[in-house]
Amino acid sequence: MVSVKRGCLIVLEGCDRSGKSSQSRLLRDALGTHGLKVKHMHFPDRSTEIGSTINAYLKNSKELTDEVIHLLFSANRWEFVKEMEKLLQAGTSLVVDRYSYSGVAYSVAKGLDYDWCLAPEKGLLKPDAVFYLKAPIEDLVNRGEFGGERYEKKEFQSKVANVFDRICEEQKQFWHVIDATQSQETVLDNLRKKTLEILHQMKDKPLNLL
Ligand code: 2DT
Ligand code: MG
Repeated sequence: MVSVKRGCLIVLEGCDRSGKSSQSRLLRDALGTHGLKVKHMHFPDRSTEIGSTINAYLKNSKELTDEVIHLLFSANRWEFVKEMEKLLQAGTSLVVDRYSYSGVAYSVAKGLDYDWCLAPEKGLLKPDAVFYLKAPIEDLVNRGEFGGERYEKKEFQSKVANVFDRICEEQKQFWHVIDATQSQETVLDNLRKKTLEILHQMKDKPLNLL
């Protein structure tokens, strides 16, 4: 019997405007041209009931306490865990725009406890690699106005960046810093090369949990 090798869980993290959305789509397309099965995902996934509550919160049309919205973001990931596992086991790699680390970074930036924030993520699928798209906040601001959603403010983004830096330091085994000030082409090239290496390294390793 031909054994189907599992896919890899690849996550892109970083502040708003760091290029995650464009790069995660470009990376999906680039891996596709190598003949790999790959699916793009984004959290929060606003298509579910929980996602629509999150959307209302982000658009400032609904107020929730910091703890409640934190747990909803996490629940939104739990909604997809079975589907993600099934795809990975069937050999499809996932390129995911934001994951548990955005969950922790944005809530800790508001003042919530780090360990408390991490707790509901335990048991979710562990990424094989996290690409941290990093650029000075000044650069991100210069890319144009932040939008009108909650959190899209310079001072807040600096706090988020500090938490991402802390997580990156603690989880260096599978975090990779990508200099997001480089051209779109160069960033994509870095991501593509590193992802192909990781796919090769991980193909015989089991999936892990956070
Ligand atoms: P997008 O602009 O990428 O749609 O994100 N966020 C995201 C959290 O606070 N916690 C989470 O768990 C996740 C996934 C980051 C919308 C905002 O939601 C924040 C920005
Ligand atoms: Mg946004």
